[in-house]
Amino acid sequence: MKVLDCGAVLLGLLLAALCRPSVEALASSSPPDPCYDENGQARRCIPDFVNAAFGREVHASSTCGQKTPSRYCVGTERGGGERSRECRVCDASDPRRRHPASHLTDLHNPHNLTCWQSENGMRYPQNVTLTLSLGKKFEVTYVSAQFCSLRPDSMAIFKSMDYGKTWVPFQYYSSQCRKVYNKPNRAAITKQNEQEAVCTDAHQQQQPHQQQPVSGGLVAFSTLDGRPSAHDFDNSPVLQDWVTATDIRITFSRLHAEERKAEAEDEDESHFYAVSDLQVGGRCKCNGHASRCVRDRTGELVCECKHNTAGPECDRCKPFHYDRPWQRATAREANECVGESPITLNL
Ligand SMILES: [Ca+2]
Repeated sequence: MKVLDCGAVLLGLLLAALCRPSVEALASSSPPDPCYDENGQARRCIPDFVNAAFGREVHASSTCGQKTPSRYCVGTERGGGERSRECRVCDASDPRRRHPASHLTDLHNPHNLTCWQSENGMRYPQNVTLTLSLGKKFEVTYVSAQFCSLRPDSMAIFKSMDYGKTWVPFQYYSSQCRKVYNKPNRAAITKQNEQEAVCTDAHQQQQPHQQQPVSGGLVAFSTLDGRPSAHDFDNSPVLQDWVTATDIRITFSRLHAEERKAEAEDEDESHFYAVSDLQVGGRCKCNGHASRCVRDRTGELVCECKHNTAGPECDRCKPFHYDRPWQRATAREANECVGESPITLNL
């Protein structure tokens, strides 16, 4: 027995000697897991804030120059408020003249703007839509569109929570909310209607340094702005639901008033929408149980779930961890799923 003991001790020492460098190397190379504190206790963790639209495919209902090259004209402002028109050609087969939907989500470089552009002749009530799939559920903080053309008079932002099967409105913009969308202008948001889209004409207010409406305007919708429970988001299932989206759609309904003037003069070539950058700012939705999203074996984006949770959004407890109901993690309580066998191995 003594010999065996000695052998076991020697083996143990040998293993310890062999293992130590690799354990230390592991400890120094892997950053601490944000989902657990320094004592190994579970705590809420959330993925980084990202532009979820970046590099993703957008479907545009209309894109210029796809069937045949088409001429379009833009108003440019010269010194002293003088405006002139400049005409160009949109041609999908020419890399220097094309304006495909992929230009909406490429790297946004303000010094070299790449723009998506619709076909000419877009007249109300004819819509143009841009549809973007985020690939999974995100908690969306803002949706923004940077225009190459004038900002439209009327546009709406919609979201889907079921991968495009059903859509609900997120926000309406119009100088005539009642007429175009049958909504009051700038309706008050109360605790009773926090999950309702409102209509506003704020996007048509000129920025202070602009004398005339010029191209390049930004329209940005903040999902929680003005919603009473936003300061207590952790305890508001209504707003947690409100910001959740798998897909975003923007519908352009009516051109800017300046372009409509051109419409009256029957200048079809200036009736189009053009956007250089579409952004969806937010976080991969993991309910406080993952610090990042990764691609699974099929290439789908999924949460890297901790706290004994599972599912694409860490939205349920792992098998054998059902001792208390699943809950979203909050700043105060990680709400870890529990129920595993009490035997733990400390290797
Ligand atoms: Ca672009």
